[in-house]
Amino acid sequence: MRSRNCEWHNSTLRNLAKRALLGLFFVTVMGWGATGFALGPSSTPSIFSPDSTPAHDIYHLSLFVMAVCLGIFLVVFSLIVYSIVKYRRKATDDDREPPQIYGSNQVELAWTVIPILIVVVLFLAAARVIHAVEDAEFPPNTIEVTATGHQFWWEFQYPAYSFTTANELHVPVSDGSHPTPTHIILLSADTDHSFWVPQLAGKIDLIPNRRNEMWIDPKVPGHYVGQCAQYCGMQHAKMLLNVFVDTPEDFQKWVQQQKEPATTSDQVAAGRKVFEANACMNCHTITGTISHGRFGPDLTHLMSRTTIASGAAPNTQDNLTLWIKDPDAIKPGCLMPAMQLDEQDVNALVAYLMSLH
Ligand code: HEC
Ligand SMILES: [Cu+2]
Repeated sequence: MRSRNCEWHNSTLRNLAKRALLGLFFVTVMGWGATGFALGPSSTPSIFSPDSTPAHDIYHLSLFVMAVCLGIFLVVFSLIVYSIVKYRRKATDDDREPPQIYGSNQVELAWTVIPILIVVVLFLAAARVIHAVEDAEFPPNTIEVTATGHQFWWEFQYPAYSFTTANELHVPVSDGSHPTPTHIILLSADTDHSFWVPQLAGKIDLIPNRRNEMWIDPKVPGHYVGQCAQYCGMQHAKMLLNVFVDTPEDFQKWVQQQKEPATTSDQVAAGRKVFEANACMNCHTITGTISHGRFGPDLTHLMSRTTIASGAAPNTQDNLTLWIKDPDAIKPGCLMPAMQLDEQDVNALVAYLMSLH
């Protein structure tokens, strides 16, 4: 009976040890893989290739925390392996119980004090980063953006320039000689969302009736991707974040374009009429027209965006047509209704939308 028990015990321990080794192997490989990503914008959002000060600080903190955890793991794991090997049952053992020892002041003090010290060190390291990120001072040329989370898209307002856009955030690059950080105020129109572009900053929630803030100062121009990181409803997973970090000249060009009212042309007057005669105008704004809805994305410069529906599909004629006929075909459960328009109206509408550069 007893030796059976021991065999069982031995094989379970062996299994556990195997699993722990496998686990360690995967964590190490993943760590290497992740740090191996090239620096600069990448299509794989990863905290291991930071490109902006807050993301850098968080990255270094996470390396430190991982190193401390790895140290703890190695010490504990070595002691376990040592005990398993040294004190395993030997053929020469008699069947008597080993001496039973209760309590040891030294050992108990050690395993209380050492973890407390480790926690204090981790706390101080984290507090330093929180202070550095949250209490940062901004230069006067800081770009101000208000980001509002909606089910299931992002609204971006640039109060200094008085325009609103959606889903694709443009910010200037902030290099060492001309720091131009972007300060983002985070609001929500409905439920909780979370703004997360891993290469640029930590995750901050957008909460109804609350004003949160964050900032980024991307060092390399390019396209950064992120994602709503707080379950906000059915289409939460299709609430992508596209951040375009522009050179100062490109950013100014983009701002000038966004400040313009929508272009009008007689060629697309039919489509505009359909837009204004239907509920489209109650949900969408097109500046310079009678459409002032705020429930859906601002469409004034729709064609300046590369995607529609918060990254759910590329912004093409086919996708716009499909979107108007049946938004659910692209984004099931989204809050834009299928308007049941006839073919002719849909085509006219798409022509109008495609003139909104
Ligand atoms: C009940 C309000 C409502 C009505 C009516 C409505 N929309 Fe929308 N629309 C939305 C919402 C909400 C979204 C965002 C959906 C998402 O991404 O989850 C949207 C998204 C869009 C988009 C994609 C914009 C982008 O940048 O992602 C286009 C284009 C669009 N609507 C056009 C129209 C047209 C044309 C009509 C009229 C036929 C219309 N909408 C009617 C609410 C509405
Ligand atoms: Cu969300």
